[in-house]
Amino acid sequence: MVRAGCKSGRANARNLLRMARGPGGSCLAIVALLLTACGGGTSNPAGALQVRLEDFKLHLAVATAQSGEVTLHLENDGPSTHEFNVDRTDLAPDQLPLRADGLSVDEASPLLKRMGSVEILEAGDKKNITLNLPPGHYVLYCNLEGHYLGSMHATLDVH
Ligand SMILES: [Cu+2]
Repeated sequence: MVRAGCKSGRANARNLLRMARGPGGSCLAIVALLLTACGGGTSNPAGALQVRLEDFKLHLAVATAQSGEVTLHLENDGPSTHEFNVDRTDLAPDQLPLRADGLSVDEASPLLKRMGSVEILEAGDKKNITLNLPPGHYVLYCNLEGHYLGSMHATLDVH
C-alpha cells in the first residue's frame, strides 16, 4: 500500500515537473513538496521514524532519535481506531500513572509532559507528526480505553 501510493506520487511528480519546466522556471519547490508528501520509502531520512499501530501493539522501527525535529510517520494497521500520544517522562512505558477508572493513562499527571498527539487514526490512516524533541526519555502510547493496558506503548530515547 505504501509503495503503491509512493509510486503514483512519483508519477504525478514527474508530470508536474514536465509542466513546471518552462523556460528558466524553477521546480525545486514542487520537488521538495512532493518528496515531503510521499514520506515512507525504503530509507529513513534523518530525523524520521516509522511507527506502526495495530490492535494492540505499537511498533517503532527504531527506538532512538537525534534531538531536534523528529518526524513520526504513523500508520494504523487496525482493525480498530487508535490515537497516538508522545509524552516525555522518566517512567517506564508500562508504568505510567492511571486515571481513577484504571483503564487509561492519567494524561494530566505531573509525571508526564505532553509533547504531541494525534487524536484519531482510523484503520488504514497514515499521518505524519513533526515534533521538536530535546534529549530525554519518551513514551509513545495509545490511550483509548484499555488500549494502553493492552500494551499499546513504546519507548523512544532521544539523544
Ligand atoms: Cu489504540
